[in-house]
Amino acid sequence: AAANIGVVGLAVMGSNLARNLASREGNTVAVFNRSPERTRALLSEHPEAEFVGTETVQAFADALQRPRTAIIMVQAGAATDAVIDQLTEVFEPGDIIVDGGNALFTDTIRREAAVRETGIHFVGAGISGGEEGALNGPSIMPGGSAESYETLGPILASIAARADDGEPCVTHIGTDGAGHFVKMVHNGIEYADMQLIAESYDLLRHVGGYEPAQIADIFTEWDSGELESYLIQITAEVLRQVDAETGKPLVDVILDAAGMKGTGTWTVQQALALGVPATGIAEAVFARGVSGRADQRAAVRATIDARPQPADVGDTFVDDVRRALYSSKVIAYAQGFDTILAGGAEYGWALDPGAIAKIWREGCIIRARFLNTIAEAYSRNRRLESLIADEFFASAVADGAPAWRRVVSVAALSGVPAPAFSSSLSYYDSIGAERLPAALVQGQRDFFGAHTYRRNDRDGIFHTLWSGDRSEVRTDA
Ligand code: NBP
Repeated sequence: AAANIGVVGLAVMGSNLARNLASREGNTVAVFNRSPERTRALLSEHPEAEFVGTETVQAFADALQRPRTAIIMVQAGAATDAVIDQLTEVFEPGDIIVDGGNALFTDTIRREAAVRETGIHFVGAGISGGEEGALNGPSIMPGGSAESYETLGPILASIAARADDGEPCVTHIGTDGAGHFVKMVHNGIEYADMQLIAESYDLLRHVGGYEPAQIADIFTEWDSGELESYLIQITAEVLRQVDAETGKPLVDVILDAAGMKGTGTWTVQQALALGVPATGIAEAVFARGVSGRADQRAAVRATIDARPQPADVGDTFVDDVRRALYSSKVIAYAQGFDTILAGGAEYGWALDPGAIAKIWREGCIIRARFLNTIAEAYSRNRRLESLIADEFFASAVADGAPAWRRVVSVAALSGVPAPAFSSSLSYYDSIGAERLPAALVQGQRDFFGAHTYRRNDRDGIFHTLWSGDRSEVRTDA
């Protein structure tokens, strides 16, 4: 046995991850793919790499030193189950199977329990950063036993992205599905972040009157401040791109229907199930949904005669949008971390929000300067009730609020949709309100369904006899 690590599944992600592993000092990588053509192609295209090519699962197992460690990078779902079944046939107790695909975390919980029966360790590792990240350093979110992480941790640390302070972007997230859960919420936050940037563009364009290339310059400038992030950088690149065929900005010829593969929807489903108001992420998923409903959009558009004129805005508009973007982004991350911590409580994972923020600083799609600030907030107080209860973020959002309110008003007056901006502002106003109209909702519920209510001036559970003499009775006495 010559290899210290193996990769199963050699499509774009697996072959890049295998190349990344092989490029690290001391690693020899056993590689296996269902169709042997892919394995042969990888070996012939990269003769320099320390690979051991194998064409059967048994040969793959034989090529690995013990405890065997193999990373699966195949299509999520049935393909992953098929490969796990094959590996558990030939692996032995103490060996480690890592699923690096985009599995639903509940599948990971189920698989971990089943594989554990055999004495083999199963690790569900969320890997972010796309194909470029897989090759040059992704952010890795592994969930599994602490024991398996002793072997696996150093290998993952060797291929992970590195933050500016040199720390690798990987940490043991928790047991079984914890890694895939956190990766799922990462993707949900990514949806929100992208939607907020898209709304900023739309407002700068249709209210501010800027052209895509000018907006690209605005984003590039923002990238030198607190908004510095990969998503802001790629947005500027996309906006600068000119279509070769028509000479128009590329953004003007791309069909305005956003696709999705499901992780945003999963995040919102989980947030709903856990009772977490992840409104920014939900709006982002719904916004993609609206964009894709071509027939409905056409039918409704046909009924609208005149759209509002863009509202008059002053010189501060660009800066107002920047502040609205930052404040809304803080809300999206606050809600994302709320979802993560609620998931931890529900599924029994002791999650460390500061450590999670740190491993997102590089390698993944939401990498940003901002994540340092989040990590600092959680290091000041690990048990923060909300990210926006942290002193730094509380004052950052409060400082940005006047601009944020102007932008949301201008969007509404101009008829430019800004669902994520406006719902995150509503969330901020709700979560920080002295009193909410939920009191009235409780009254309504008691009226039609005798659902009872509590009072804010004394203990007990009460009901008003709405269809009787309307006196109040205490129901718990
Ligand atoms: P794909 O998701 O396109 O899957 C292709 C691979 O799955 C091939 O190796 C294929 O083998 C194998 N496979 C299939 Br399909 N069915 C199989 C089966 N029944 N038994 C064994 N192998 C089977 O590859 P990818 O885009 O490289 O992504 C790999 C994983 O990484 C996925 O879970 C994906 O969600 C995740 N991911 C992707 C990205 C990204 O940016 N693309 C980012 C992060 C995570 P074959 O060659 O024999 O058909």
